[in-house]
Amino acid sequence: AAETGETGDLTFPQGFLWGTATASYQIEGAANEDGRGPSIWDTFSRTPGKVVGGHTGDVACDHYHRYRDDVAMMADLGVQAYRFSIAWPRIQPDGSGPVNPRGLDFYERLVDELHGRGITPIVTLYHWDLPQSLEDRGGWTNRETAERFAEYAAVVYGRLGDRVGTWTTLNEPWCSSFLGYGAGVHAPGRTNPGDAYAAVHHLLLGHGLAVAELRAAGARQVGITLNLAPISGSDPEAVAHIDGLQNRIFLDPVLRGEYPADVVERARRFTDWSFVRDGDLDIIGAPIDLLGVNYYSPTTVELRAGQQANPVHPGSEGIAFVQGDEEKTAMGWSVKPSGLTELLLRLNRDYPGTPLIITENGAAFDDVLADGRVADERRVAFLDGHFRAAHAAIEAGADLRGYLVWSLMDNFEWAEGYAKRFGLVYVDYASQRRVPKDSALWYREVIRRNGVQA
Ligand code: GBH
Repeated sequence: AAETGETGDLTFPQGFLWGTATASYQIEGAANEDGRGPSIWDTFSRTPGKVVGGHTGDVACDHYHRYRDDVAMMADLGVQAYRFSIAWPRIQPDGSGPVNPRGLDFYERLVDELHGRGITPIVTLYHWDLPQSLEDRGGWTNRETAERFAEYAAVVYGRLGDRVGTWTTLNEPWCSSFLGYGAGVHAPGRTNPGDAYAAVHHLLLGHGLAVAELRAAGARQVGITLNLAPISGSDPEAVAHIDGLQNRIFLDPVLRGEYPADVVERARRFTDWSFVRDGDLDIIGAPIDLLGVNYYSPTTVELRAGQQANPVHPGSEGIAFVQGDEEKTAMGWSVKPSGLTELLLRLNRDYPGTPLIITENGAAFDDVLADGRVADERRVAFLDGHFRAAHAAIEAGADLRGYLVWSLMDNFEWAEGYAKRFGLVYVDYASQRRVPKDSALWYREVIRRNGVQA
């Protein structure tokens, strides 16, 4: 159990896994190499006006060519685990059918390199880079995409299953569906709330079908990563509404095998839910071994007459999203470490029995490289606060197994391009030089002590 050591340090449980996280499109570059097909993010980022500065992931951190150095750098930082995602279009350039062995070769080399340095690989099968040809056939609004995803999962497991122990299916299906198909601010840039709900269901079905494939092939640790947020506010109905759209619409099907009735009712103005077939929820609700939690910031709502719907939450007319005068990151997101304690304890209470791992937490700040150093004391304070919050949750009973900081290094921050820096390591995009920020050096000490100083 968590404890306060003799030194006064806040110590984490023995075996607690400290690591970092990235995603394929955000770091790899090499967009046209070794047979990789186009993804929806290639298309979206090349569409004028969609990404700040017209940035794309064509080069990114050039990790595809520099993975050996990047793994060595992680080893220098004492990182124990590394969560990365696999680019589906490298494995199946058309999203189905022929497998591109050179794509599998790359991830095999990466995984072997990690093992060589004593770093545990944690694979995400889908972090938003859907093969464009599947989008051309309807993308996640098409049920067949879920079936193609399960086939792809089996292909990847077939090559890496003997050397990767922990698998997660999807990263943040909320973003894929509500940002990608509802609000249009992420690829594929569609703006139809009904499509967003169809995408939710087919993403979840894809998760469930992939879990079945992975299990049949012998996988031992299988899960999903959700972006979750504690929702607060003075009006319980408004809180329930947004909690339903942000959290329960994914948690309930995956962990209880049912959609929340209130969410289904409220969404009826956008969809008749006819895409949900008998048996789907049994597939989606099959047991998982690990729930990945991505936490960035809490949400506060209040009733406000005449408020227009927030485009990322269809049907949220009359609900205002409010912020206080608390600290904000460069993304404008509120900093509230106690929200993480609250979230973990809520999961422990409402969805007991599933071990948790923080698959992402971190922040963008206005980092400056000067004299070979990045003095990012705000990131140190941010992470320190959130580690303490996680420790408090463990002490109060949450079954938290590990903590993966977003991100290993600065990278392509989706619609924000390269302007927002989330890394522990600074990337000079002109030279591709990596410079560990002060936070990286501080994190190395946290890992070494398995805790933070009291
Ligand atoms: C993650 O998404 C992604 O998995 C990762 O790829 C990405 O780089 C990283 O986070 C950083 O963005 O406006 O205050 O209500 C994050 C999902 C959804 C988290 C929107 C913050 C809005 C906070 N985000 N949410 S607020």
